[in-house]
Amino acid sequence: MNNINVDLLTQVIGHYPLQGTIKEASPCVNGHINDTYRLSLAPESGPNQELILQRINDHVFAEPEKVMHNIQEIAAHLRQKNSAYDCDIISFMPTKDGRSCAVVNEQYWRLCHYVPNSVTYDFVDDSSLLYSAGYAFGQFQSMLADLPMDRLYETIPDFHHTRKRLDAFFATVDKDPAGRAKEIEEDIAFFAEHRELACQLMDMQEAGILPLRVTHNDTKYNNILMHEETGEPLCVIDLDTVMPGLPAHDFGDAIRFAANTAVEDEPDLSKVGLNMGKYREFTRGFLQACSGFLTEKEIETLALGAITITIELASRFLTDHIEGDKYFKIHRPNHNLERARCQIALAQDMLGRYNEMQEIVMSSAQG
Ligand code: GN1
Ligand code: MG
Repeated sequence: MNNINVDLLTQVIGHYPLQGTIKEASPCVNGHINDTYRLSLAPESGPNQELILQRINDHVFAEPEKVMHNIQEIAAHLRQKNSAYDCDIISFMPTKDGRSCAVVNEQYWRLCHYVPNSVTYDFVDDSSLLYSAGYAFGQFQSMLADLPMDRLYETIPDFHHTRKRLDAFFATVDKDPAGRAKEIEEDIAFFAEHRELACQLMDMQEAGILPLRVTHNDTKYNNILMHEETGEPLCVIDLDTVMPGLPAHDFGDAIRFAANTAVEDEPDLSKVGLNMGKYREFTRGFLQACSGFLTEKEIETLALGAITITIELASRFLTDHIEGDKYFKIHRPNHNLERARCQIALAQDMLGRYNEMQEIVMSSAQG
């Protein structure tokens, strides 16, 4: 349990109606924002309890109560539907005094049971697994399609407002607070070249051509818990950014993560590109689950969503690199720069294969 403050974690656990002492604690490192730990709690008798404890990053989520409010609204909506929703969503335990998270030293912590037999993957080997991931995220959206949007807070304002993201990027380049901008002129030029294309989706939303819907907004493959043996989706997690958004963003974010031929931060750019087999499988699953309520325009702009979100995230990683790595956790020097370059390489590959991506969407939509 090196580097883990077990006393602090014990203090947090003390807010919950649980007994026992922490026997094991290990950090879960694949999220870039919150601090997550897997704990094994040993009671005086009986089996250990396996738990996931998470500290909400309040630099990123300025009002953690609003995040928890949204998660409760979503859970209540799904429960009252009482339907055969086969992929669960993560649910957090109430504290002893009935709150959805524990506040210790002004920090917000939440706790859930470890879902038995579940695993997450940062990379998918088998393309066919992506059909069920697409279906799970599509179904998530379809189940929330009738949740009134005014019940949800915008937990991070303008989270996927690509134009504002790119404006912020160019403003950071101008300020260059850590003196890093001059080494990345070629990368900066990429955003200048594709700025207008990347802003098209949000322009369409603002012009009323694309509707807002309740979306997940962080559809990485590792945000679905999979069954370790069957590979079936068990549970959608990381609901912190569920709020009004565009289905094309959810589609696109999932594609940029899971249909990349390499991992999200691959430094060897020759390995990076779009795996069309994976793209096809995810698209088929996603549209199978939600083509019924998407408008023609929404379907027509899904492929553009993949390019948009890939460019947007590239700009967010590069902004953070220029700012001196303040937002995303990094695990090595220049990590955000490597992440950004990987996303730029992926976006470039997608830009050259847009017609093929579009054909796959249109033929999958016809069933
Ligand atoms: C962050 O929380 P996590 O690691 O699942 C980020 C996403 C990015 C993602 C890139 C709140 O997601 O927007 O797409 O990293 N979440 C937030 O891996 O900024
Ligand atoms: Mg997240």
